Amino acid sequence: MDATLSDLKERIEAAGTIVIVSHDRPDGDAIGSTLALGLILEKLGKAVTLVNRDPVPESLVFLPGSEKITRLTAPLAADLLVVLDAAGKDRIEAAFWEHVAAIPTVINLDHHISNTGFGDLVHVDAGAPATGQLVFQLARVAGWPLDAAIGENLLAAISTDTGSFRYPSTTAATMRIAGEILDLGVDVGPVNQRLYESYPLRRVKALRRLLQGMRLDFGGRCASVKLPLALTRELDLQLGDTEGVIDVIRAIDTVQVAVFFEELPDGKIRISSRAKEPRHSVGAICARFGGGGHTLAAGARMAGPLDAAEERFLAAVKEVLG
Ligand SMILES: [Mn+2]
Repeated sequence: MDATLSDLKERIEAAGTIVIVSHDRPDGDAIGSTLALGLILEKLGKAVTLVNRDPVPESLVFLPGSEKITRLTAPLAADLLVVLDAAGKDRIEAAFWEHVAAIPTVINLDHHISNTGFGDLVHVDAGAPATGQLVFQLARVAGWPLDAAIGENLLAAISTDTGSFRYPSTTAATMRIAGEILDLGVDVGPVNQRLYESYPLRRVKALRRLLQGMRLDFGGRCASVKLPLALTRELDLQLGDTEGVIDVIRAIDTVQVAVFFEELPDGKIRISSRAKEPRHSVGAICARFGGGGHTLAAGARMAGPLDAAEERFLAAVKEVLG
């Protein structure tokens, strides 16, 4: 059911105990929007449980409240479940859904065009560049007070999902919201330094190895890199360590589509892809392989082995590039 932000406000304010969750392998938007909404609701006096399957990535641990995010390992009763930044129920582990089966109401707040519309109150705004922006707008509509700690989380969410306010999804509203966040007392320099200039060395080592193996196809219009599980283990890579690699190869002037292939421990291949122009929709390509996301940024899971998945996906990219 389509719900307005006012509908969400009403349901949230009527609840006493609230669980907030976002997708597995969380990124800056998932963590930032979870923490921002969590801190807002704590200020309103709600009993809040913040959940993710995976630990907060190292680069995001500095965010206020990050220690509150835990994995749910047992059934939990609550009045309300809020799911953030997750395009489908399958973006969150099956065990989680079993543990929250008794929660009567589910809010689905997201910005993925591929959102499946699960939940009781659904607010999907594909025009928003980040779920963090929707959390901000919800707080404004609801009249909930914000502070600098909440603002830091919102800034991290919006900044990371817009490629530091560079992607075309960044609108005038996004910039205005960023200004309002800074007005809360958020210091943009240190936040950006923590987000973008505090990499562990292994992350740069991974970048070096991945770039060494970079492939350019279709007249230089598609750049791709692949990460075999053996390299993940050799460099002891952690979740989030390879985030941003795709932006490096996407930045090549001739490149229209960039793809990152990662071999997972279960043998599946995780694909993340980026395009520069809507006519080369990677969202449509990923949908063909059971994935989804946005027009210019999308992902999918494919069966292995790595090289076979690579060839199949790149063949689809070739079709789109024409
Ligand atoms: Mn997002």
